[in-house]
Amino acid sequence: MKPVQPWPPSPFARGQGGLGYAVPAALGAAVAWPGDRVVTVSGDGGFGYAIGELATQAQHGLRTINLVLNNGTLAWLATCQR
Ligand SMILES: Cc1ncc(C[n+]2csc(CCOP(=O)(O)OP(=O)(O)O)c2C)c(N)n1
Ligand SMILES: [Mg+2]
Repeated sequence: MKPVQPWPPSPFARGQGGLGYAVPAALGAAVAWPGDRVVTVSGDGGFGYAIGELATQAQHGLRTINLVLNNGTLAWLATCQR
């Protein structure tokens, strides 16, 4: 059996971390700490998992900064399939 290794090496456990957490969690943080700056960092795939939350965000006028690392693919899956 071939062990799955991320390439390039990554400090993040993407095989175990649930995608789609950051954006809704940030909305919770924005409600809990109004006036604080809330920043998320997601891959393009991960961001897409929770994109519907942006409607909730707009509805409630919550402010966050969402940084999306866009490589145009689900790269982790491609790595696993090699
Ligand atoms: C809810 C959920 N579904 C599926 C996965 C499996 N999974 C791990 S990484 C990944 C792709 C992530 O793509 P992206 O956010 O674009 O990051 P990249 O690998 O391209 O850096 C998927 C689907 C997961 N971790 N969580
Ligand atoms: Mg990606």
